[in-house]
Amino acid sequence: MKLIIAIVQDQDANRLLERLLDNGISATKLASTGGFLKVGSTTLLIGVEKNRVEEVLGHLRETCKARKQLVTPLAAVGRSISAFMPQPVEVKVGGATVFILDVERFEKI
Ligand code: 2BA
Repeated sequence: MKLIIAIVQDQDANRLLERLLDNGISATKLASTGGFLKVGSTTLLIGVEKNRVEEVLGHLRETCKARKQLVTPLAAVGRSISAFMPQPVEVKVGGATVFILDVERFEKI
């Protein structure tokens, strides 16, 4: 068995969950926050048999879209005014960040 940990954007999460459930794939949804942008995201824990991993990746690819976000870096302190003017930087987020782990043992009690 494998545990797929998928960090996705909130906008894509419900559609992805519905799709997984329609295909008989269980998932747990956790609220998360990206360390860089400090923006809310959704982390899904998806436990599946090894032979269904590619199928799950297919659902992720078809559901999760990459989006661009503008980030304004924090202004420096203690320099001249011109050095304070923060320039927004474009960052591409997603579609999904995925970790696939081996599950040593799985029990439902
Ligand atoms: P965040 O950490 O908020 O990162 C959002 C996006 O900002 C990233 O998109 C990436 O394009 C950019 N970014 C992240 N760190 C950066 C840095 N030090 N300098 C410049 N740009 C940076 P994604 O790569 O698609 O990542 C989306 C979210 O997935 C991340 O949100 C984070 O929550 C998670 N993630 C990505 N890589 C991870 C990893 N190695 N371990 C754990 N979580 C990860």
